[in-house]
Amino acid sequence: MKTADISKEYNAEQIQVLEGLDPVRKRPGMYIGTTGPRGLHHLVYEVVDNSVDEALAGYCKSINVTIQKDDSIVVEDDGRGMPVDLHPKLKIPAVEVIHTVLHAGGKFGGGGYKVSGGLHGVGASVVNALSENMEVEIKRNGKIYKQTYSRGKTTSKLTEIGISTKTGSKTMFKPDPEIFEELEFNYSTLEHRLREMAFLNKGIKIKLKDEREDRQKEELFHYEGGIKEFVKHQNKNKEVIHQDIFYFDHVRDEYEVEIAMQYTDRYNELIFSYANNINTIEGGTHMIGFKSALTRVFNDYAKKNNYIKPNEEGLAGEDVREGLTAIISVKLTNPQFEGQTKAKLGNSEMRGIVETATNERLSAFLEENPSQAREILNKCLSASRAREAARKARELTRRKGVLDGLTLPGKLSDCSEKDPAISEIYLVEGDSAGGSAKQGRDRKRQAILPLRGKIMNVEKARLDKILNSEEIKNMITAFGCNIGSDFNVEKLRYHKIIIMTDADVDGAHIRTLLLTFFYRYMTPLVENGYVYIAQPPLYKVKKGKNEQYAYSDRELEKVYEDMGGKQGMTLQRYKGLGEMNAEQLWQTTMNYNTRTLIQVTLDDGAAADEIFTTLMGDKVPPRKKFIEDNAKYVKNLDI
Ligand code: 0RA
Repeated sequence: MKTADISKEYNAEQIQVLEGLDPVRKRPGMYIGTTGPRGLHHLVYEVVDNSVDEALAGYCKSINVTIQKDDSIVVEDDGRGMPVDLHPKLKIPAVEVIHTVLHAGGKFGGGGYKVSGGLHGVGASVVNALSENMEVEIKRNGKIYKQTYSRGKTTSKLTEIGISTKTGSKTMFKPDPEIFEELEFNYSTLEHRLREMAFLNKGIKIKLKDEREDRQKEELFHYEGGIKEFVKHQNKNKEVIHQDIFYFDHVRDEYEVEIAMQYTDRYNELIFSYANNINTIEGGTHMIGFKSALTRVFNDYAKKNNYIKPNEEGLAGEDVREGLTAIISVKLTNPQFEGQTKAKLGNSEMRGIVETATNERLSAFLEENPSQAREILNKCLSASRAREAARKARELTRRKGVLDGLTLPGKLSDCSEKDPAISEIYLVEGDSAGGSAKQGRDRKRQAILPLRGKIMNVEKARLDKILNSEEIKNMITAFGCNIGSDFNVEKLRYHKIIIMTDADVDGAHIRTLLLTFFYRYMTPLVENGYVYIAQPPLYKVKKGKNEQYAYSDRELEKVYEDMGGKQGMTLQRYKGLGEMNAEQLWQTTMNYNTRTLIQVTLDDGAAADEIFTTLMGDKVPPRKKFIEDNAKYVKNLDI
């Protein structure tokens, strides 16, 4: 019986080898999520993760990541070098198993905390399957070995190509154009993830180098302070309300808990949690443990030191988190990832472990730093008072029926369609453009809400103030899904919220203010991809009866070419939406078949917060960067 079982397993493995990695090529989405930009960048993280594992096992100090001229990637580490000895059953070198057998990665664990489940950790074989070329060079045993692969298969045997006294692994891969929609790597996307990796694994050195034409750049990410420096980085453009970042690292054989936090004068909370370097955006047991401890410790301290009288109501969770920037990073041997996106930590033991450790260390920090404790407590108490004021303000507005979506704003020209999935709302800068949009629109499916001037900067105000703003109240009622903790995306009346502002600095500012409002108070709108930016044309070129619009300078050149040179042409540069009549506005910006919309996406919460914080300064370049980083072009979107 036993023998039969073993042979079955043996056969199963052999079949996998014989079958190769075709399943990965047939259904790449199952392994890397998407074949869009996100999936493309995921390949890099898969390869880097293996080197980081080697670093966590204590054998590797530096990892170099290079984007080569042709958008191929090289990842090189100074670890032990991937094993090259023959696999006992398969009789091929272990490195070949790693690259040609699905899920072989996990079997070569050995020390450290290996990732399992979720989208991560699918390993080098998946990268091979989805690459047109892959090469591995290993320095080990005094020798240099090399093997090459293509589209999941080996294209050469493992060969000794030289000698070396060093050890390490070097992997080159070029993503397959047959699989990926786009093959260009985004430096800042890689930069964010690699920097995050360096924060999460203190001491490790990760270098990122761009060798592409006109984009040469090189950065080293190396943080001896780990996530303490992560918090410092997140808060660098904010006013902090106490000097020292609270930090502890609690290490045991089977797990590690690391927490860093510091309060700023902001009103939003920013808690990022990780398990085995994976951003657990849905939270989980570690997050719950941390939050309970936080509320408990501050209430105990407040009562003990007479900040709160015995008969007074205590601080709520949201009071002790207002303005907080915190990183929770846990590492454990057998992580369970749950939830819709497999981004929620499920290990129940983690809750108590994190809660107890935070209780102890945070209480000690407050005792040892009474003046910093005072600053934090004052902030919590003021948050508590503001919460009460906001509750009253909301009660009042609710009683007046302002926020319940029953009375739509007078300025809204609604659409007749009731199905949110095919309804859109255009938020239009200014009443005159609003008028043209109203005339030019498709009344059935397009609603128009004109916005007058600048909307309130919510980054600098609390909810009770925000609810006084007419423009904001109009949006809340038009959308129909309330705000903040009462926000309910199910009630959203339009699945496309389209920001349409002038193509000038003021327009960009209004757009930023709107995005900030959505991001801070209606986050699910952005998370679900309901927010879009309209792209009005910059130019109209006219030659005789022939009219063409251009949406960028590059396109303008093309239009000139198409029309046969600049001779006899008139060029109109649009400064504002108001310069277009209703028909033109429809044709260029609102017609489903010809318009271009930019969908605003949110891949990385830490990066997004950083950007909004920077954006609220008066600088234009970072604002431009936001659009480049967070928007992806969706052409001719039709529903
Ligand atoms: C030695 C043994 C094992 C893995 C590695 C070295 C190793 C793998 C990678 C992948 C990228 N860089 C690397 N550096 C080293 C297997 C460990 C075991 O099974 O005990």
